[in-house]
Amino acid sequence: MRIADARVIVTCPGRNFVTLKITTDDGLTGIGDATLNGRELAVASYLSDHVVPLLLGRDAQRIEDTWQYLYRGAYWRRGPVTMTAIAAVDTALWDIKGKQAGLPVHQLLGGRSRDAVTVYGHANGEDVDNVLTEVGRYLGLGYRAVRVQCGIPGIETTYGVGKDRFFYEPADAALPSESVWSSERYLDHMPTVFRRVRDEFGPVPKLLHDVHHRLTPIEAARLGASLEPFALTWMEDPVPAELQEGFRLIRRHTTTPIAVGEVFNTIWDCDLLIREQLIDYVRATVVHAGGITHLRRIFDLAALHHVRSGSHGATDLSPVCMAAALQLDISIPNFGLQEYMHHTDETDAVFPHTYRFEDGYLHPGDEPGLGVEIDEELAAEYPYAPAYLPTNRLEDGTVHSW
Ligand code: EZ4
Ligand code: CO
Repeated sequence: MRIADARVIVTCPGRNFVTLKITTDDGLTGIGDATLNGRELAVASYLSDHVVPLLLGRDAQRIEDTWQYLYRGAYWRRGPVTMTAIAAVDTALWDIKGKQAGLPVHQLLGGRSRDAVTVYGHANGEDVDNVLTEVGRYLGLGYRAVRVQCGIPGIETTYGVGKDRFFYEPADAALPSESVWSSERYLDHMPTVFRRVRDEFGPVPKLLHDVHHRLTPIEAARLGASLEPFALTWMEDPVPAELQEGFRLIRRHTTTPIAVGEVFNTIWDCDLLIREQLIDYVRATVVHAGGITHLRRIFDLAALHHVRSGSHGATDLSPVCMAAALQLDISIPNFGLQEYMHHTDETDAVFPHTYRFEDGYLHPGDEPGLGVEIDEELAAEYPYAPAYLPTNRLEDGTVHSW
């Protein structure tokens, strides 16, 4: 079974998505997400200019060999653009293999390890009262786990606190907008937020919080310690994670569990974090960490060291990525949680899928392959529109991590 055609489809049904579609000589098709938020066209070019010519005529059944060929064969290894492009090819080939076998991909990965995939949603509010309303709404929808983000008194806008209550979309401007950050104000405010959420909703709901890489290790240690009474499921991205050793310092000071990895693209970004048990959840994803083949390798290493999965699932990861993520989530032994933000109706129409939300869980469905398709005619109605994540500065104007 040879690859007869491979095409990149860029569409913007409310936000930009890049999708690779591979067709075999016997007419099977497979798709893979290739969306890299704010850098979409770099991956589109990497694929169509540098990868598609290598795919034509290759055996579509050789998933591992194709992965190694694109990773090692390029000479230039790793990096978000490269690994997102490889992920798209890998995901599309798993989709094809599932369709060829007549099985959902999770059956090819060993079958179900659980009945359904526990997901968490995002409760955002400008102040604590709004946060309480939103947490209540998510719990009312059946969610068992909720990420809590709150505006900070004295800070005008806070990344991660969406303007729209339900359809959170941080990439909001044709050129990056800027916001101002104060760790002092933030560290002072967060314990109040979580105290009020626990007072209102009790000890059972899983509560999470995303720090978006904005603290130093010792500040993150202080945040974790100050939130211990509220028993968070995780504190996410407490510090920029290029320095894996940096997590040792956080770990020495707090029992608040740590999740990290939405910007990781290979196992080398987290091998020390995992081997030294410096984290509790690894948030790498199918689309940005080399596809199903490589992400499974990361999760297998994690399983040896008591680290569970907690994959990123914001709206910039397309329904194709979500469908692929669910195939892994349902099959691996060390699944933890899956982030899930509803896509808009326009996005869902471009990417019809069989996965469905019910009672706090996502169910991947039993369609052969990934269980997701792309409506190319509809996709063509939504041309690419530049959109960037905001950047962040300290009060004195210094560029800061967001
Ligand atoms: O900043 O998806 O946990 N979720 C997040 C997201 C990410 C965006 C980046 O593209 O941190 O909001
Ligand atoms: Co995050």
